[in-house]
Amino acid sequence: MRATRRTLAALLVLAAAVSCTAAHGDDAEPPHASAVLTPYERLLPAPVSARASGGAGYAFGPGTVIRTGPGPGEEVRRVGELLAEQLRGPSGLPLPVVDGEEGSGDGDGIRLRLDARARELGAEGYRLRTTPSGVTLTAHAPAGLFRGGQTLRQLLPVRGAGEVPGGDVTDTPRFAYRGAMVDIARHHFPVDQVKRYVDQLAQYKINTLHVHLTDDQGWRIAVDSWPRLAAYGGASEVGGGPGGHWTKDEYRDLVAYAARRYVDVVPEIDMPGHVNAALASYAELNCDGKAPERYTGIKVGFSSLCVGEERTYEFIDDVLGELAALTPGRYLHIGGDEAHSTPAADYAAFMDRAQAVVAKHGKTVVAWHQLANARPAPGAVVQYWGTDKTAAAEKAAVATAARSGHPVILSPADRAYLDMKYDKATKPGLAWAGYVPVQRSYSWNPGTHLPDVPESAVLGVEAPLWTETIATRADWELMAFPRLLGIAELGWSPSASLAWPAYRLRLATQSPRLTAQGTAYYRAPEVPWE
Ligand code: TNX
Repeated sequence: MRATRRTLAALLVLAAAVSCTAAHGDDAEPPHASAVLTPYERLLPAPVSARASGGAGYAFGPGTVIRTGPGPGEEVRRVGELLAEQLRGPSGLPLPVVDGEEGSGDGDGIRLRLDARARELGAEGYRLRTTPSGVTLTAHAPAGLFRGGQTLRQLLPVRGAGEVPGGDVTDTPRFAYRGAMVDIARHHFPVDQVKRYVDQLAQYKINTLHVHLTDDQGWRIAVDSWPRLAAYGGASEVGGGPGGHWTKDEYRDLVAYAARRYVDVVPEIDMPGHVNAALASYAELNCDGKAPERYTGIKVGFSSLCVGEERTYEFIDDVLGELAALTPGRYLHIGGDEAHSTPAADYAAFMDRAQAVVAKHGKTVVAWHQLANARPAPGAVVQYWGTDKTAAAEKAAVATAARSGHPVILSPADRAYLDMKYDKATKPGLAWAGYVPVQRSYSWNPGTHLPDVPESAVLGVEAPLWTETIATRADWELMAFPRLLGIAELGWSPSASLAWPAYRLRLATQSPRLTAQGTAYYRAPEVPWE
């Protein structure tokens, strides 16, 4: 019975494969990277180890089921259901999700299992094994099953049924923090667009979404105790558009959507600078008691909270308290960059108090690396955004913080900033950190990037997308893709597998997938796209 079903499935797959070949037969396209690399070699980010067994693979087709368990079910079942959703879309297959114990027990299909003894796989690692009877994903924790599921997606044809080649993958991340940031303050974007980004991030194993919620040009999150922030301070953006903001329910919905993909949300309220939208909303936040106009330009460094005024600290306590209550993740980002209108001593005094407020609400501080020149609180994480040209003393302050135990997130602007133009022909974007072509954004080593910041002090990497010049989904995707994939690989893959000549081929094989997903990526000339 089972054999018959398997044969039938294999025949269907074969038929699909033959008709595919026929369709491509008279296509004059030269063979590209995918002709050179086996599916296991195409995986992006590159896994710790992956090899084709040389043996037969698994025919993924109409008979395939996703089996979760045996073992404590609920969460694994949810991972199985999401994977089924992700695979159903492009394949059109039914892919029922069944309990591992049901029916034929350890039968054909895609099996998701937790192994309590597989400690070496950590919080996000997984093993994947493909034989003719199926694909087995094993992990120590549900997040590992989800990450492994994203690997499986890449082993399958972009569309339709097909064969998962026989082989084995064992994989764990190099860095715990692999992030992407989006600035919804300079231009407002709806939650749906950010959810789409979460899906795009998660498929390359990025695990953190940092949302820059407030800036001079707009306040984008509802705060019950200070309602004018969103209602008035949110109703503007760069260029004079209407702006907008997220309700608390919309934010919660995004957090839950991301959590299901094992992506943590880190909200940022930038302070003490980058606050014109707040100052415009409440006169009492200004030292002179006068609210400025709302701002729709792209200058930075002109606004500051009133450091000497107690009301300022009631304000940040209310705002950070409400945000902490909405955010299950451990981090709150308090900005701290470019506070050019706040004298250094005031800046340090302000950051002391802001960090204490974050701690009071049970969260860990993340701040841009200017915090290193003040007094980072125990455990505070500093996010480096300098360039090769950043003064040695500024880098040294980050190294000093790292030496005293502050984890460092690396977002070097001349490599990881997704809003930098690729070259002079790029229409959107800025160029203050120089042009950042795809090769440059990939070609650096987070473990050795900053002098005297050892790999052990590096929490991970993050690719920020600032949106002064980015107002549409098309421009967003043009800037993020494909550079984001390179940052994802730098965060996940072992340093030994990071090399541009091999990476550019792996990247090239992603193009049919990006295209099928409707992602408007930049076809960088240094990549031999399919
Ligand atoms: C610097 S990076 C900023 C942002 C700008 C960005 C534009 C950082 C912490 N501050 O305010 O949007 O450059 O690239």
